[in-house]
Amino acid sequence: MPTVHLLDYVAGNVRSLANAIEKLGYEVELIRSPEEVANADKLILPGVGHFGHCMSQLSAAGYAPYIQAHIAAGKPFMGICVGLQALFSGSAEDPACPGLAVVPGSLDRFDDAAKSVPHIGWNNASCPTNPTLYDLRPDSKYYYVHSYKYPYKPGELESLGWAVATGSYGGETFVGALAKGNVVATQFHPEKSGVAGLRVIRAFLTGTGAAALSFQPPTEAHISNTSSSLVAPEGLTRRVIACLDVRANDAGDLVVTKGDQYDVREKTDTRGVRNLGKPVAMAAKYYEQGADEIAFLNITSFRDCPVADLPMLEILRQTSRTVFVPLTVGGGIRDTVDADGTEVSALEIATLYFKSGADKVSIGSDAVLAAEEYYASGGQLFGNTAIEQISRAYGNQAVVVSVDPKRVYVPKRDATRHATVKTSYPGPKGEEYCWYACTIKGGRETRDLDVVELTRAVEAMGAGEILLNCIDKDGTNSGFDLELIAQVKGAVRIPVIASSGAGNPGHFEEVFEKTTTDAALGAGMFHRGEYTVQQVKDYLGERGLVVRKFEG
Ligand code: 1PR
Repeated sequence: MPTVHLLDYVAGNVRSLANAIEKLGYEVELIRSPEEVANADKLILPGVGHFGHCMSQLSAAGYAPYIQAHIAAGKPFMGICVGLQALFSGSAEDPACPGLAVVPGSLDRFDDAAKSVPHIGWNNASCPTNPTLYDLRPDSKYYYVHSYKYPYKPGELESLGWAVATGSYGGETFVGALAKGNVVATQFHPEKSGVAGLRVIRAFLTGTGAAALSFQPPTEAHISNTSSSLVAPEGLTRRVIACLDVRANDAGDLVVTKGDQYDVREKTDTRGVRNLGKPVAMAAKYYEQGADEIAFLNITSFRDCPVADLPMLEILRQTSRTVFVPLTVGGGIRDTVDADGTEVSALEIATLYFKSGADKVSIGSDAVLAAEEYYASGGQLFGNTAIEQISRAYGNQAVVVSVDPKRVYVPKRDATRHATVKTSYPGPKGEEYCWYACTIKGGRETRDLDVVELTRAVEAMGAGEILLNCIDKDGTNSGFDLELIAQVKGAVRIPVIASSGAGNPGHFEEVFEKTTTDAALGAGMFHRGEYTVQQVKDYLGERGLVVRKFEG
């Protein structure tokens, strides 16, 4: 089996990338010291998180000159995400930290005045001068997650011999991929971009991407690929996420379950845990239906010791071998004490999940408790919360905060200190206002903290995204809670995933049209087989919303 070398220089998820490479028939060898770079023929530099953190890790370990020598020797090199950013001279994310300076120029941050940052989701990587660059296709979408980007200036990098593919987000055009000679780099994650991404990795591994760089005249295939009907509409797609609540049933097997307002037991006398299928098989099914992401929530984590929760790790390992879209795992990410009395930090638990193939971890109860402490200390951060520690090590984009709010009705806006909304759905006594109280332990305990307070606090701590459930709506099939989503969207700049209540494709259209949500998640309607993910996306597409088409 041919070998490709992966630089494992910083905390990060190289498992997904290794899985993608192995799927393409190559063997992965991890490089763990600078001298080993010289052994590499094909070298991949992955990278997630903070530019300065990645660059200082590379420099401190002495990698930088070896990578520069590898590139200068004309050997195949691929940079991914921060691995692309590292090729530039520097970044506004850490101006004191120099890049590898293979490409001149410095990265800057997306403007978050009118859009969510980080830029998370599926977007284009189009190269008008070379539409088949590294098998990138104009009708495909690729998975990005980043806050910093190299702004595209027409002709600038091209005049230096680079072929450049771009994407656009909220009026800003950025470099999505670039290639020259033996070097290719992508701002998106090809290993998380389904079949479209695997094609790019294959073009690197086989050398066909580099060989075709000098190629100019368009082929028949190229002409048909770029015919207008096949060019994906520009910009970020509407993200549709499938969520699997996982727990052990009464026989001890891990099953996908689904509750009504968080009650996952049958309404019959047996009160058994609803069993809707097997997690790995269901994740694979949703991937094939075109889900843009898959989330697994271990919903009994408040009871179990997650360190011993090997089946959840095994679910991730197996899923990540065949599912090439982002995987989120939640449940039990907090400092804990293992069965034998060993203290295990939330960061260590998250690391176990990342090493097993997770791309993001989702934190629920612990985030609420951390937010309470944050306000109790007058809004100070000490760097010791799970959110801060994990986002420092793996990047903000790797930390999702899952919120489990419940409506609390009040008669007047000022009847509570909490941020209220005037609701179109009055309470049992005709109350016209409500606020959303955060809960912990899967809704079992309600706290005196509202969703605005929680989401602002976790954004300050470094969370990259909010998974916004709603206990009142969960499992009701009555549509998303648009009032809740609008309130949270108005409170934070980070992306928000709307969750709870989806019952048909129209509910997805409604939440995308009537709020500025960044993504929408469904569970029960998919698990019960009432609709497929593809039906939802087709429905959105027919109504002019940009969605990613599944490529088999
Ligand atoms: O608190 O960090 O250990 O994390 C526990 C995680 O488990 C949290 O993310 C919490 O939301 C989740 N959880 C705990 N108990 C339940 C339960 O259902 N009894 N599930 C639970 C939360 C909500 C969504 C659901 C949507 C969409 N599930 O994931 O998928 O509501 O459902 P629908 O489309 O069918 O309406 P920690």
